[in-house]
Amino acid sequence: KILVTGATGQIGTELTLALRERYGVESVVAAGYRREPSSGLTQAGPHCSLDVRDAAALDEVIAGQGITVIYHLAAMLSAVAEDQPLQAWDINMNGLLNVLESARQYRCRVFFPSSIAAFGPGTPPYNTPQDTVQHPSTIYGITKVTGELLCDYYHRRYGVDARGLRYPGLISNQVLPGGGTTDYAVDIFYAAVKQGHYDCFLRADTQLDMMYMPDAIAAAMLLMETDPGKLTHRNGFNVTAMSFTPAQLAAEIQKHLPGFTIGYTVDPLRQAIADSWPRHMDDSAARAEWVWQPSFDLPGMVADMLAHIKAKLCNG
Ligand code: VAH
Repeated sequence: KILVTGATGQIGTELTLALRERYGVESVVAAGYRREPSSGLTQAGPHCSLDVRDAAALDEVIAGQGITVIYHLAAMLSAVAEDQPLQAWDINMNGLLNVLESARQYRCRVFFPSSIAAFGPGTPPYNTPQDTVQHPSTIYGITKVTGELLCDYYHRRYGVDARGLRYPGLISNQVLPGGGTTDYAVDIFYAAVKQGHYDCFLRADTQLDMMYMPDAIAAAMLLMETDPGKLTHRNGFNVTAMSFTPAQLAAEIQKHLPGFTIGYTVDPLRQAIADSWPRHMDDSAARAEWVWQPSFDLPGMVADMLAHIKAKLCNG
């Protein structure tokens, strides 16, 4: 059976539905804590409230449900983490340590989402290599690079089959992200459809790697299904699908909504976070080792997002 922590979050919600589609509804336990689960999750299959900082509760779910794979998505994101660094460390690090300890004891496999945030100033910003300098300047990035190292340690020391990806900004239309720096790339679609205008909190020229959620979900599942003998790397594969600036995203939206306009009221905190991240990663290791290949580029993502959000807002 599969456990998804953070199952009520932006990635967790769609990942749970995709895993249930692939492995069967009863095979996937959705564990959430901070947010109420969407009806799609609770109506469909097994779910529970779980604070990953509670090791005993985590063990109880894993032993009680016969969990053999853990997709560990529960975490605090970059911008909100800067406001609450100690809580971010507690959730992101103690939560992961509990998951790895349970995985060691109950022989579970683990998926851990790292991020472009695991890089920082001093990392080559273009064609960022798979193996390079990682000195993140945000507490979120520190928890991500530490998480990559901890997963490698549990694999090397205890044989835990832990694997992970360095996700770029993720764009989705099911559940809003919670407190990230790349959230502008989701918020802009709702604003474009509702008001025809979006006031962006990042500068117009802030280029960042991005990926559409269907690709992010497919990448996680493909990595976890890959023959381990094919993996040279394990935790923190660079993966990306596109790289754009707010101005470029706005221009693509204007092809569909000609009257759409964008303004800029820069948030210094989130601008500083974005400026510390790479512009475009080299994901050739993922493409070579487990045949990673995105399906959505910028035009494809924008068309699909607008179609879903128009439908969502029109149906109330
Ligand atoms: C954030 N969406 O903004 C997350 C992600 C690369 C960005 O880690 O914090």
